[in-house]
Amino acid sequence: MAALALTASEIQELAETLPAWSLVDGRLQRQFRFADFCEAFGFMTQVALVAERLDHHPEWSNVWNRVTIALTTHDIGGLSTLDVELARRIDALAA
Ligand code: H2B
Repeated sequence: MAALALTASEIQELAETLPAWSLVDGRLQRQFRFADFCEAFGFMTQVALVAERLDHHPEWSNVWNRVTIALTTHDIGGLSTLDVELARRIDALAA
């Protein structure tokens, strides 16, 4: 899947298209909280498999039961359609 840069209006619409995500320093960010470390790490494993399939990888951190994910497209230096697709798939995993 090719990474197409989001237009300014597509970026404005993100609040509606991906309501659980926030724009932080130009990246799409969401924090997840789980019952414990095992659940958090299991979620990260599922995200890793999706990221490999898309060849699009998150910037993320984990502290015990919390996982913070930031999405951006390094190849274009900003947000792309791949960030939106990965965010959608992550939302589906967390649902
Ligand atoms: N992930 C993200 N988030 N941005 C990229 O530009 C990117 C990536 N590029 N994963 C991919 C890998 C690229 O480096 C490889 C060579 O396909």
